Amino acid sequence: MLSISHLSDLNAPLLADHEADFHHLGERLARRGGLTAPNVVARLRAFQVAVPSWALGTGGTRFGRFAGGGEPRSLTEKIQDVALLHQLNGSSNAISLHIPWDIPTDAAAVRQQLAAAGLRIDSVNSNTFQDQPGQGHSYKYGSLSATDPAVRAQAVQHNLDCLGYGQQLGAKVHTVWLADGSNFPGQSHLRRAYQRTQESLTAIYEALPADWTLLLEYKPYEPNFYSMVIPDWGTSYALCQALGQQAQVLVDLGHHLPNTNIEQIVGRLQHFGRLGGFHFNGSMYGDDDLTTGSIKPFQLFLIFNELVDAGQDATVHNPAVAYMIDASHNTKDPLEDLLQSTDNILTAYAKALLVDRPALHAAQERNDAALAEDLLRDAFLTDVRPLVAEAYRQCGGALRPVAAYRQAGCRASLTQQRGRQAVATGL
Ligand SMILES: [Mn+2]
Repeated sequence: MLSISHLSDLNAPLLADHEADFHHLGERLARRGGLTAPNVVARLRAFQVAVPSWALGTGGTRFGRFAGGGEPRSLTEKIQDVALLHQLNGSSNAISLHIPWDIPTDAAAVRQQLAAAGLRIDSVNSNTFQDQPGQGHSYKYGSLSATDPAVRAQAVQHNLDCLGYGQQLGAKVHTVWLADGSNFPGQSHLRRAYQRTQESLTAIYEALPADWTLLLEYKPYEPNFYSMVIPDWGTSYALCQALGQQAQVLVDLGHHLPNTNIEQIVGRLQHFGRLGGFHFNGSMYGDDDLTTGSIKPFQLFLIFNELVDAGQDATVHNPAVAYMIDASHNTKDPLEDLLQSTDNILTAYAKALLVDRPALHAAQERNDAALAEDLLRDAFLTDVRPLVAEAYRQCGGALRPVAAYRQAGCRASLTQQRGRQAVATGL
């Protein structure tokens, strides 16, 4: 952890320039009308993005893994890393856990550590995409959709165990992502695989505490390359409809085929009141786990444009959305990548808040495509970095989180404490 005075020392040389830039942008926004700079900063401060425990170590690919040193070796150390991120940006106040990688051995101690750092548990995530040592049945041919009832029962029980661990820690969200599917035509009876999955999910849903949400994630391909049991938002939506109101669709940005109109999916799900969760990452080709917003910042802005628009529409009745970064870093320092991802997310959100929405709606009603697009471009091209930096500063964080992380020598001290060979639990 960094001391408050250390953070303030790191900000000191940047402060005069920041205040001039923030003031200048504030004047520009005041001239435009709409949200003022302090309004936007207040919204940014309230926006929190959870960090998954599996993004704190170096992930690697199926060909190899190049650990970076100082990786968190335990749940305690993972929470320490998220606490450091939250200290730097004030926007990372929650951690998501993967069971069984992060089974808490002392729940009371975990709760205490979280509370001391101003953090909370975001969600628990089940893992039936790999076999664990000593497991009775294999998930090689699927889990909740498996043809063997004993495999399905084991997978259901694992999800019930996740609910138990989550309850010990005060979580309210359980996320299910299924790797189930098939690799060859004819391998799986497509309709029956879906029916078995719905039965298994129903058994999990029936055990869900009344104040919990079950998030159901979809993915078009990988690890299975011919069929996935839950390949798209329509399948996830249909399952949620069958389960009940506490089941919600989770949109993972990397889980779409190239050029899918994700913002439209977001709009549709909000219309149905079924958008429950969001996994941020960036992709070039598929589930690439690149830094959020690094490849398609305009798409990220358009997604936030839908979220902001629905948030201001009294006819939309969508529950609060759980936001999380879902990435597995293998090139950058994972903590630097998480800071950059969060920065890109806040930047896209700030720009979406600046859209002149009454003018946009009027242009849409008149079918004025050029003006409508121009209104979006005007917001997207505004340099909102002073607003994001001011949100960090007001939270007691760093004006430039990555630079502060480097200047404070955070990775070097983590490596010194934990060792060069420390490897995070997970994939
Ligand atoms: Mn995901």
